[in-house]
Amino acid sequence: MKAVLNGRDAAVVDGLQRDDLLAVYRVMVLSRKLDDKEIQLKNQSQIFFQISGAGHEAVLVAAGLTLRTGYDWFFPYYRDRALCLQLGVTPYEMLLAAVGAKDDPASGGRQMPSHWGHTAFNIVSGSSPTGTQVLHAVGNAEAGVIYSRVPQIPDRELKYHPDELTYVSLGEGATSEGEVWEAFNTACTKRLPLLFLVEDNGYAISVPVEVQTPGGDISRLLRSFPGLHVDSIDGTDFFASLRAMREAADYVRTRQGPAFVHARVIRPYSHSLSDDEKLYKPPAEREAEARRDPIPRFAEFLKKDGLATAEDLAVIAADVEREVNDAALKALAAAKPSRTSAMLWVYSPDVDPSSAAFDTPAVPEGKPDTMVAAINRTLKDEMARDARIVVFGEDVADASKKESLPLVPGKGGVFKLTHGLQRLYGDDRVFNAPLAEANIVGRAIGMATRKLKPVVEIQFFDYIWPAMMQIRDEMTMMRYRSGNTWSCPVVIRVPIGGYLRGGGPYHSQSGESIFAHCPGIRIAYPSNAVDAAGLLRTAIRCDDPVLFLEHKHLYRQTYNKGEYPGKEFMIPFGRARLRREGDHVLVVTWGALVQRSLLAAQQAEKDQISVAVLDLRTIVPYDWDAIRTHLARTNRIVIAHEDQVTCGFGAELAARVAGELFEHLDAPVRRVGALDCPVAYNPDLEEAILPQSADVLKAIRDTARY
Ligand SMILES: Cc1ncc(C[n+]2csc(CCOP(=O)(O)OP(=O)(O)O)c2C)c(N)n1
Repeated sequence: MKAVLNGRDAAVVDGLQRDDLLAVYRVMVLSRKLDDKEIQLKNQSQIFFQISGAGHEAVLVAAGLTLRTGYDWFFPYYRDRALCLQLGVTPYEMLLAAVGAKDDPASGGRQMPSHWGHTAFNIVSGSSPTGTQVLHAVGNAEAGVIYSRVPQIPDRELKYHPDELTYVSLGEGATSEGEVWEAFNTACTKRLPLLFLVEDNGYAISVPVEVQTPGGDISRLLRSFPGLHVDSIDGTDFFASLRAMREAADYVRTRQGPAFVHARVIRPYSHSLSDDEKLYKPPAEREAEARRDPIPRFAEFLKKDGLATAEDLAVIAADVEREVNDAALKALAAAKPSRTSAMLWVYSPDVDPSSAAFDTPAVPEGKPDTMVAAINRTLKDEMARDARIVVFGEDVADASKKESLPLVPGKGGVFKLTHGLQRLYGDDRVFNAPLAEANIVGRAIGMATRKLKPVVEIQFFDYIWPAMMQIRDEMTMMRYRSGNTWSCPVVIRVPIGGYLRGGGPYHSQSGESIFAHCPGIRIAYPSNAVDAAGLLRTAIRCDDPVLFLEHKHLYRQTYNKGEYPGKEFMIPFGRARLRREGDHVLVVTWGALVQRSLLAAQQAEKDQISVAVLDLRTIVPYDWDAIRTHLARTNRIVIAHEDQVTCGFGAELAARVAGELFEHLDAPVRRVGALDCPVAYNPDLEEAILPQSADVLKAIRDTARY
């Protein structure tokens, strides 16, 4: 870089005046001094965690100068302190996060510091799993494109800018995560307005880049991605960084495709305060890194080119020091969250899906039809009502190839639940996803942070596991960890369960209890067509993430058909339905076990055992009042579900019944569920493994006779 100088006070370097350049220097120093202050506070046990942005400042200030705060969208990495300062987050706000203050705008004391989030600047709440944020950024960028293309969305012009971009950053180590490659795939296949920045400091904690990346150079690998602008720079050089960021941003803003900047930086403060890099980095390597420190380098430039004297820089440093100390004193005195607020923001404080607002009457129409028809119709009606709803997943579209669509009947899902949606609502709202489950959920989260309403499908419950990190660590925690400033009320529809006679271990799984163990998500599990319609509508209109479990075996049964209950019919969550009255034994059940329990109850009647059958319909929340009320009459209870007995959701219910309703019990709580083994392919084995009516009947008799 050769500076073009017009004299000391009117210097212009790459379009920046002297004052601008001094401001750049100030932000870099401010970022470093904030790290230093936090380290001091951590050593004094006044804060509880510290991770620094030291060594990354030059490229981050360059990014901050290039991008538009409150206009573009940001998914910053935990090293991005200098970027966030440049975007407008104040030192005081950063230190509020460090002390875990009530008014920390990133999280209200829920999330570690340096996990940025700020609604005023479009900085979406960050988590700790490395790499998950990249898929959110993809969904976020997609949301802008969807707003630009779906005219039916009210006020959509307020929700995007035609030349906006979404920024996401990560470390070179995190590029090893599969989800990051899933993100590159979609960014390039959809040519999304995304700017990726990899801050490569050579190490992921103690693991060097050569172990992470073949050839040790991530940008080299990415050069083969079609449409991706790729640049590789020294991220400790402010001017090289500025030019690279400007070029990349320009490429994205002019809608040529996504861009990727690979910035080599340094990490002088070890990974975090819990790490000591002297354990694995030899002194010579550390010294070589120190010579590339961006702050002394930039100071040298300012002095050499006559833009500032050593005294000018000392004045800036002293001023920064004062600002940081003042901010720290104020932050240390800030109010902490009260202990009684611990449970706030697990769920939406504004919309309660178990409330009367979701209790609307059915207006039945047409002939009784299957659960498939009820769900398909509900999706169609909800999509007509709310243009923000987007549906995607594997095979959910009718036909991805536009030219094929008029020539074919359409696929619409492997179980046909989404059939006809693409034809009705177009391929901006209904589209196929790549075969990558984390991609589906991660993108949905990103879209939901921009107030679209994704209703996505995971093709089989058995394949939900690649998305587990996105569900457990992201979707369920977004609201909580951001102190209610960000949320992602996605609906995930998932075909679940067995009784397929040949489904085998990988098309028959249950496992709702695993998700019931993740605070922040609602779980619905209808047993019939009418409930499916009412619960799905509640799922879509509520403000929390919902796992909507659709039993494959129940999709097309005749016994659970129903008339379509109308466009406004909703069932509140947490409201069980008594499917059969009875005085002697209460069977609490859901899903495919409802019908099996009803059959068992009919049989038990022949033995003069009167059995009540309660269909829970939702697992989170579940209807404790109904269980208590009916048990008070029968004094005997059987809990029947399809999932394995060990750690099935029945274990939770049984423990609570034993703990809170002991005085009502005249017999031990009994559970019926699958054997503790996978569901085998051979139909005889499957029958032996999954609970049958006869198993429920036996439990009823044993309980009644106890
Ligand atoms: C999914 C996941 N695995 C492991 C960790 C623990 N961890 C935190 S940071 C880190 C290294 C990240 O390295 P890199 O992406 O290169 O970024 P850097 O910290 O070097 O800037 C690891 C392993 C994590 N946070 N998330």
